[in-house]
Amino acid sequence: MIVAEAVGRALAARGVGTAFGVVGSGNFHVTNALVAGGVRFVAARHEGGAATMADAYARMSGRVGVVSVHQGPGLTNALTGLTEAAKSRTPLIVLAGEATEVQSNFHIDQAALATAVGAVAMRVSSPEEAGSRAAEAYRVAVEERRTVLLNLPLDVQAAPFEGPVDVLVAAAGKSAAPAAGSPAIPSAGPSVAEVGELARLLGAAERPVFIAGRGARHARRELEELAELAGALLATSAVAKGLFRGSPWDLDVSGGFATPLAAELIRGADLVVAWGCALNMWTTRHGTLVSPGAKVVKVDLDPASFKTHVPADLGVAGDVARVAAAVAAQVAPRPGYRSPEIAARVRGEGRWRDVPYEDESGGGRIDPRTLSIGLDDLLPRERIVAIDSGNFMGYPSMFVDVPDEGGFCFTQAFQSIGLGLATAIGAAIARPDRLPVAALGDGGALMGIAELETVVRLGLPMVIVVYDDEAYGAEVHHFGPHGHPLGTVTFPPADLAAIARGHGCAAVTVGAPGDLAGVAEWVAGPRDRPLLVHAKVTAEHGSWWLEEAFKGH
Ligand SMILES: Cc1ncc(C[n+]2csc(CCOP(=O)(O)OP(=O)(O)O)c2C)c(N)n1
Ligand SMILES: [Mg+2]
Repeated sequence: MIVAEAVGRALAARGVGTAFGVVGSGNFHVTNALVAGGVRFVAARHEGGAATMADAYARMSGRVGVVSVHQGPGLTNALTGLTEAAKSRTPLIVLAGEATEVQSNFHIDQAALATAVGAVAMRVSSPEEAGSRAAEAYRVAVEERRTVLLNLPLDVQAAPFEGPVDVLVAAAGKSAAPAAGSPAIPSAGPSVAEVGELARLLGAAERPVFIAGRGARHARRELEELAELAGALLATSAVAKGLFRGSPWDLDVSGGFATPLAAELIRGADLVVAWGCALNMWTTRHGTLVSPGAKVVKVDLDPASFKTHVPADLGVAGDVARVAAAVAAQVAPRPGYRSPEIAARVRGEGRWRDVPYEDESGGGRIDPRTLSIGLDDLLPRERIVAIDSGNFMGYPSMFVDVPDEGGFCFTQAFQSIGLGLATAIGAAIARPDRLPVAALGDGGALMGIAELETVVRLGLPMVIVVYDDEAYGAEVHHFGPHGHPLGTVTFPPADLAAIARGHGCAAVTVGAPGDLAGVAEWVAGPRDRPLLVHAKVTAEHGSWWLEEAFKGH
């Protein structure tokens, strides 16, 4: 056995489920060893796609993501996806060949590259380290929730591995990663004083609101129980969308995507408790959703988050589920913010589709709100929705509902366009029980289109919706009103339906609400190939969440 095989075998033995990548000579053996060890390997067509698939897979499966790339350009191609994963604290292991000879065409400083984008760099420097480095990469990825680059120098990879395989396997250990969104839980419980103080604040609050983020996706039951006692209303950040779905007190997403009702009620809170949520500018509309008079509490594994963004008056360090359970033991039931009037308002105006609007469809183009509502009605509820970036992104985020926190995959920490399709692929592989839906702009769709063949090849029953305004709409709406020339950000029409058919997809072009009948036909079955919905959308105005985005630059 050579070292590359030993590393692959060790990771397979550690319980890695699925790996994604593009195979070249420098990662050929390690990838085959993963496969020989029982790992499913998904071949992407671009390393950027592979990295994002692994990221989305990890987010939606709760297992560590693995990416396998060739040295040099294999890694540079993966970088945008890796940056997104690193910023999102996704547990991810990147296996990369490494040309350590500076004369090699493939040589770059791979460790520096990884560090520059927030990942952790490691290297198997000798055959003896094969097992221990693999185990360490796994531990740091899972327990510290980091993106870890494990460099495999070409000469070391090819060297014989002398140690017995069972020693390797034993060194690597054998256990699954924690559940989705649940980071490694420190063994010490939260501080008694902090728990008591949060219980006291909840006992005194008239209008408490909980905002749950990525760090709370595993804690629905505990948070709902505590909210019930304290009379709190429930909201989430975008990445945790769906967490409280079905609760009569669910305000859905807080921030740019919030309904007018959610924004009003969150602003009316006298106590905001952020659970595994940083309260960043997106979740709080630059802080304006938190009333200046409101007390703010943050519960988070990472105390560094207490002072960032909207700062906390009280920080409680610990796992969200544990803290919520401990606090619940000390809170007497009270109505708080919950009343029959509020319940009726949440029922009547709690969803975007309840908010009246004027349908602007016409002239061969469909209003993106009408499109999104139509899709929400037509597509099966057991779905998993992935969203790319751009002006369009709020429409599917706000109007296409999801069944729970496992129904929304939002790879937007780096705000890159072009990640949406690969996100949907990774999510689809994590949740084969759900209909994957990719919502893309025309710009993001064409940037990530290398993976369209992957969708077809894998036989994923995916619905890919392209909100086509023949432009980088975000830029058009930002600069257009000031009279700037827009030739650099506008494009002639492209027949995306024909492109999709060429790849082997079914496709329907939607220029009016009636054209959605084509989607209904596909849904009726047999759904034996993916469907691309090429929606020619109206684009008279920019979106309100876009204004928000540009304020953050
Ligand atoms: C990789 C990358 N390149 C450029 C940008 C800047 N950018 C943000 S939105 C956008 C336009 C996206 O166009 P499209 O996907 O068609 O969505 P639209 O805004 O038109 O709805 C661009 C170019 C970015 N965020 N990421
Ligand atoms: Mg566009």
